[in-house]
Amino acid sequence: MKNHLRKLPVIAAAVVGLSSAHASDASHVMTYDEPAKKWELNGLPIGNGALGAVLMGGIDKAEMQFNVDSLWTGNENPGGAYDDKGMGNYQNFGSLIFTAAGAAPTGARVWVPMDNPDTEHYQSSGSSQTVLESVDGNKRSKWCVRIENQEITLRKIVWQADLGKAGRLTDYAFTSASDVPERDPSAWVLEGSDNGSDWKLLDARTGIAPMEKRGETKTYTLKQPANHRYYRITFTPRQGVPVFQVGEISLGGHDLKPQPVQVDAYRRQLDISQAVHSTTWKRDGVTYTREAIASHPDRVIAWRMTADKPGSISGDLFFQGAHLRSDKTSADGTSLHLSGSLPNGLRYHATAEVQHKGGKLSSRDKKLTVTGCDEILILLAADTNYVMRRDAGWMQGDPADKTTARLDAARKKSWQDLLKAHVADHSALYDRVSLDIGKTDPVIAAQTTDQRLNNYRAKAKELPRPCLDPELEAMFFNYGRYLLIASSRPGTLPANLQGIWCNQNLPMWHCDYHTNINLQMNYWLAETTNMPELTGPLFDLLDSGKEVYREHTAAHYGKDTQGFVTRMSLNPFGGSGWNWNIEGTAWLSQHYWEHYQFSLDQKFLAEQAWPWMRDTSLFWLPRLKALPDGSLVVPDAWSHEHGPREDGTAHAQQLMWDLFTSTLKAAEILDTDKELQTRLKTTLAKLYGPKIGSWGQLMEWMGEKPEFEKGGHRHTSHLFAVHPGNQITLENTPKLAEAARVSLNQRGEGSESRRSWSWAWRGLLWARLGSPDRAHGCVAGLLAYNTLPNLWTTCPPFQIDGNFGITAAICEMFVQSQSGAIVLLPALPKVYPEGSVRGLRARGEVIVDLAWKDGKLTSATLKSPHSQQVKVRLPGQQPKTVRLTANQATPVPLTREK
Ligand code: FUC
Repeated sequence: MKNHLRKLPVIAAAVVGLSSAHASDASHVMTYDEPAKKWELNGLPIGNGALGAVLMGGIDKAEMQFNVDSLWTGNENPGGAYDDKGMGNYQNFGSLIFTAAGAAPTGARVWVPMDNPDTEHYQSSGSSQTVLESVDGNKRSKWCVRIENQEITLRKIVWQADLGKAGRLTDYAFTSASDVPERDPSAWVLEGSDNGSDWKLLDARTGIAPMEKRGETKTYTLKQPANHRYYRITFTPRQGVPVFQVGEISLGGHDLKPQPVQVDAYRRQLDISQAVHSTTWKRDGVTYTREAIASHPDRVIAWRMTADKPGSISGDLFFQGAHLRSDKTSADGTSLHLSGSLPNGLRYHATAEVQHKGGKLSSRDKKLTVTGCDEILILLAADTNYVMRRDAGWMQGDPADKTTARLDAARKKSWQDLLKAHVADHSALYDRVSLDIGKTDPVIAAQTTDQRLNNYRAKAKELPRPCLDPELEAMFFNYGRYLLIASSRPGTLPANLQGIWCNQNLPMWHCDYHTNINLQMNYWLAETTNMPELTGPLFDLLDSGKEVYREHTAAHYGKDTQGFVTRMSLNPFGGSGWNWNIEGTAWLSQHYWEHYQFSLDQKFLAEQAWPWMRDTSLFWLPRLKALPDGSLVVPDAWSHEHGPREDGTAHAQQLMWDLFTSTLKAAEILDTDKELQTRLKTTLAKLYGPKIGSWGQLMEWMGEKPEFEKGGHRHTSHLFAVHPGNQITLENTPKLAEAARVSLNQRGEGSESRRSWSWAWRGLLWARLGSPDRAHGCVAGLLAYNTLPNLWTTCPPFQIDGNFGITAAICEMFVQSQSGAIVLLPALPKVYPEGSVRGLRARGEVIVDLAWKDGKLTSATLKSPHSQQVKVRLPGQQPKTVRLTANQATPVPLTREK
């Protein structure tokens, strides 16, 4: 069964005459043997940069939740108000749902009805606190809902159950959850219905006090027994309490646990090498297959449903929008439409159209119905009228014009043509790199991905962390690349805190562009895994916001302020939220400079990088404060989210060094602004530099603060100089590197408050500090502690920076180039004794291929589009010079130079 199913993408490939470039599926194909239960845990993402979807792989109900990168509330927040007004939130667009005709009854089911305006902004507090936890029979798990966010207070919370058939009810009960008692239910109505739309009041309670004990059950008896198929409880949250929670909800003796649909040979998979999602199963002798792609070349999602017996596909297709107050849905002939506008004026439009082979297609009641079809192909196009241009007011035109044009073009192509173009486009990026870090035991490799993760997790919590499943680690590496290809393409918005995938309208941290580690981490892998064009959206967004940032900066820091800075959270309209994170612009400057360093693209340096770097430097130069000894410090600085704000934190000082050093180099290369060059040089000479403290640590603040320094805080802001900076390197500043090691060691492995990105940053730091096994420990720790069954990483909730960051960390084990030379195998973990990597990218536009055996380099080849001389350092050797001829692969001699 497995073999047949694991060949699914190859079947797809064979249809179009493609062959898989990959020897093994175990690091390229994620497989599961049941439909997704929860979006965040089990849903599988596809995306074309702007349009993304999460597929649940359901059998009788197949849901494709989708997003468009620009569907945001919020605005420029004119005046730059300190509160979060205008920051807005990234939005869920909605779902495209296919329900199969004649679906077998599935027993009881419990859900939050999203077709109810009261639940429009419904948000469970985390992946393990959803409505399903209210019926799992476990008092310790809970259903937890966020009531208040910056913009919205939920008025009601609705819980709904379908018993599958009418069921008698005489009483119902709630069990209190752990945590704050005030979050317990305080007022609600219970209703019953026979058809799911006409409701009858059965019970109502108000002013109920919190339960005395946690885990306590209180039963409420109905005045008269009821007998309905559907029951619904609408809670009114307690005033002033921002969270609602309940441990268990029971309806008399009814078993409310969801029952799986019974089919044979069910398989759900995401082939990340081809970016094809597929599900298949067998029922009554018929094999059904559904495949989905989010095509970048055609700007549509294509979803094909087939069966091996003609006439087997029947059912309804409809949209369920996520903005019930503004959504307009309709169906005509072969298409469904969903459109509306957000309070900021942003308009959105989605069209799904169906092509069918055999059978019939009809439309009625905002639904399309297919009957007895052999095959259907659904094309989904969705967009907004957002434009990344302030002069256009951030919005222009009608989004339906864009979706219509895309569908007009895509409609002319067959599924095979769409698939072929899509796979070619995806693999042109994905196949640039390949990684082999060892073979997994074939018995383990044949298991489903969630099973492999479980096995791995059981062992990876032991120190030193082993590598039970090297191909799972390789898949984790590949997944970071897959996710960036799917969420950041030239012309789109950058990858946000969840890439582009978000099923809520009040997501955590707005699902924004967070500038104190997260946005930066999203892009570290792009340069080293040789996908530099995917950084375009980052620079485009930052450049588009500059004039707004300038106005906000002037309003806050005075009208004569030069340059600009921003707050912590950015939105797509130049607006921002939370506190001022003024060092963030210096950090982002580094991305412009690094993009140049990797690409040597002079046009980019002159036109995009230089203006940003210059203006950021112009803000900072006059702001520095002179200490009595003449040294210069950043006043009122922070070590992110850790300790007090005060002068001269290591993080801020290191950022200034980075900014001024790179701006000076850029000015010299461009031969521009001599006066600024002089100011930068003078300032650099006086800049307060890194210091070593009493226990050998790299000082995080100017004075020691053992109460903060000795904890395992998640941020490692004071180690910026090691990664992503290069002020501290093993080669050039060994004593400071040792101090950084002491500090990092003190911070602990993934920190107590484990965050996806903490593991990744620590992994990068250990790799830079030449401690490969500690670096690997972070890969394994992230998989063990902060990775969901769909391999998304959590902060929690799901936050994508860990996925991107860990890919970057793995790159740094094999190739580094931050200190002038290309260093090969600088941090090869013992658990990868034999392997190879192809296609990593070093600064200077050098592509590196390596192989090793018994932990020793066995071959190294460099290639560059320019003829150049590079310095290369092999393990245990002094750097040597290698001459590269443009576009010619040049082997690096492995022997020591005499
Ligand atoms: C930073 C982190 C948090 C979270 C948020 C999005 O503020 O400290 O842990 O990742 O960004």
